[in-house]
Amino acid sequence: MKVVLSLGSNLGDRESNLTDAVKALDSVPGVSALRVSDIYETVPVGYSDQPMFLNLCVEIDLSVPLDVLLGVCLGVEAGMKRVRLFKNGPRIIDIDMILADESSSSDYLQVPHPRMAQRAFVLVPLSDLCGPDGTVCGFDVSKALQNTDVSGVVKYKRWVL
Ligand code: GSY
Repeated sequence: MKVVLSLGSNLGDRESNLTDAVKALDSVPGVSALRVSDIYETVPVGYSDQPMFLNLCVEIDLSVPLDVLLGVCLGVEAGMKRVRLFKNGPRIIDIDMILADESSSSDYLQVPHPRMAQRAFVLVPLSDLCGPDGTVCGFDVSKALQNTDVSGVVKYKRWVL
């Protein structure tokens, strides 16, 4: 199954944090990173008085269930010493499951992510992973971008591992 994750960091060495998280995810059996978007610097959304974020999206080939991947994501965050300071506050790393070939609507996991279509910091990196028809996992990124202000998102660096 294909799954797309959105990663963000705005504390410490933000670029290394993203790279370390992608490597850690890819090292888990059943989780293979297929493609990674470029890295974007993005204005904080939700709570503005905090450092700028770096964001990227990664497409995963998954051969374990979605709730196992959720546990993997939380484990990688915890392993990188993420501390939850306050809601929407700064963080070393954030890993959100945004899209998958299957949907999920349990109490603890909603895929597609309910707010992804309003978040330029998700949609712009996600557009790097689109096919020629402008979609990923059946989600029309080109259409969502037509209704989104992308002025707070700037390309920071090409992804190179
Ligand atoms: O939901 C992910 C964490 N997050 C971010 C983020 O990754 N990027 C930007 N630009 N703003 C954010 N606000 C939150 S919360």
